[in-house]
Amino acid sequence: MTNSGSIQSTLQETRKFLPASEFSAQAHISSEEQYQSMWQKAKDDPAGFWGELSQELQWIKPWTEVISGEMPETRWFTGGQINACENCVDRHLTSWRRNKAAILWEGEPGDTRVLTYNDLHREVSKFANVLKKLGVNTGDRVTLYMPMIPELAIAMLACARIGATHSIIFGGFSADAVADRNNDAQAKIIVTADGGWRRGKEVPLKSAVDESLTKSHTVQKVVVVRRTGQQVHMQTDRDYWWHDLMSDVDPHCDVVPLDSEHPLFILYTSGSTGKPKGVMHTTAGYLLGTTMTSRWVFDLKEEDTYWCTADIGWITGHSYVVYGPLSNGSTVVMYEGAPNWPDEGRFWEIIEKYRVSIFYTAPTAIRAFIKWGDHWPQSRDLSSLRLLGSVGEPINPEAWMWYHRMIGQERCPIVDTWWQTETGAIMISPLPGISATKPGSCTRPLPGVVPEIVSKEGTPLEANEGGLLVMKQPWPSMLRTLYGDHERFKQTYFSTIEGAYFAGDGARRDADGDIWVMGRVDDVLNVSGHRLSTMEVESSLVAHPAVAEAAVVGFPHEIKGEGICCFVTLKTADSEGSDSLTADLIQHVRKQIGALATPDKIRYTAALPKTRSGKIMRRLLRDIAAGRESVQDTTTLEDLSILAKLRDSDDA
Ligand code: 6R9
Repeated sequence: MTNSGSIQSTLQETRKFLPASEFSAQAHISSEEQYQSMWQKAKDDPAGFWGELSQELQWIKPWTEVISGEMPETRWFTGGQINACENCVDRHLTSWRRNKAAILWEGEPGDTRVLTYNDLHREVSKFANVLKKLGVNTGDRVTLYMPMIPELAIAMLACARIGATHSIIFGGFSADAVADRNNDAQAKIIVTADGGWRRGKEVPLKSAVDESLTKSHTVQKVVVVRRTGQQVHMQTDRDYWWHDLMSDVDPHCDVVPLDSEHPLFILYTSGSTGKPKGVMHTTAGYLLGTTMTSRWVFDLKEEDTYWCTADIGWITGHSYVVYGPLSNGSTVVMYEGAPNWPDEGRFWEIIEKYRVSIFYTAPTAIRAFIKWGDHWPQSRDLSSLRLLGSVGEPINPEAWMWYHRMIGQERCPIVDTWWQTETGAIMISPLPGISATKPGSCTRPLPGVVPEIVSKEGTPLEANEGGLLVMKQPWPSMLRTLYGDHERFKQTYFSTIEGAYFAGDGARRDADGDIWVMGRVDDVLNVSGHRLSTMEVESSLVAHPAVAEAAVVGFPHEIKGEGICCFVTLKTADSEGSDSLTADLIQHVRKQIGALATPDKIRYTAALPKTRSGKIMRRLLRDIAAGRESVQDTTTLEDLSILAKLRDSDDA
């Protein structure tokens, strides 16, 4: 850190975009005064604020206390009983909404299904009865390892209906990862499919489950959805077809009244070292957080068609494909496959076909769209869109501007939403009716969120000084523990800064009070005593016309302490850049940021190593840049061959 103990920011972005007055006029939060008074009330009187909002949910038994206990042991809405499934499904059946589309589903091969709320209610109730028949009780853990098909949402809601805690494992994980997570959660049942479709190929899921079961012995039964029709092995008295179980089961199933703090789900997220962390969320607080943020941030209205492209296997899919929008009674688009199948225009085709009005995706996808070319979105009618969202990583200003121009047609507000698996719901984000957005800034905290940017010692920093992003006040959708390891929970999130939550990101606040997240704090360079954010050097590289994506890491450097190594993928098909391009890129970064950020090495690669949710794995690149053998956990890496190629070319 520099003298003041801060991380230096080099990103100079001054563009500002105001929402159109027509948008503001109709928005849920439509004036600065409204936001200010909500935010202040939530800060000064959180119990009063959240207590009032809790009326947005349907309760079985009213709570007696809104907030009990200090962070990290805060409990919400104690004494109350509620059911998340009832809130997402049953409560919409009493009005015309019963025949409104809840899920507009499209499979990768082009098959489609529409489930109304009424359909969803029937399927969920039936599957809840199936689970009961298979011996699942309230409190048991159920693993879901499935493709993006309606049965995944049905199974989640069925678990919620009877109070079984779901643990969803993204379909791209290996048999070993499934076994580890099953063992950690002590799962009793696993629901899967024969396979799923991804880029025209069948992803085998059942065979991975078979392999995982040799290593995880708590699982007693397996339910298999027939999706691709591929050959699978079915073991008698252990494995059952979904359609067989559903063919003769009672379509009526009462919801189970559950305590506010009943565990709704566990979701495993990777730590930088050690075994994955089982982030645990409970019922009422999580549901209230996702319900309200869906409404505030996406400005969800009855007539919207809303599409979040995240896989349900990630927190974004849990909160913003399923719980948040369905609790609001929205129509949700759900797509099974890849964005570039059968061609690179698939997403824009889906938006045109369903007249999607709200579209929520990730920077990694946006950078791919830019690389694939403007003609794909340009050849489709995107006029139904009224709001765009981004999540998962800091969005490079260049990618933001492209999203704004090419997809939003300069009409749609962009909400750059900062949050985490651990936070359960969006924390910092523009409010589309009021916020002046800036490319790369997630702007301001939502009501109920009290962030601070502090030095390592915990002292609050001045405007524009980068430091640790922490939360000073508890919020309803925060994680309650790491499953089976409460000590690790306290250690990981509450021991860095006294009295505050810290989950690893660095950020700064600008003079307007807007927050700029600079990435994970371990993604910080220390070049000649200057702490620089790798993300900002990357944003500079991505702003060069030849560059599609960049990942920047430090490596030990005799003189500078740390040198800057840039891994770059190009927009053209060839992965190798010429010497003159290298010189040009170095000049470009020097000009944009300054001499202190001069890249020491530029390495071209056809692809960057990413987690399966699309985040660049800089820690692996750090080992490669330093010429070290990696000891990192690679279970979340999407494509191991990328790593091998980068290593092979190490001495190039
Ligand atoms: C929702 C989700 C959390 C980490 C988080 C941060 C990064 C997410 C961001 C963002 C900058 C945004 N992150 N959204 N960084 N701007 N809008 O992605 O959860 O998978 O747990 O990742 O992702 O580093 O700490 P999760």
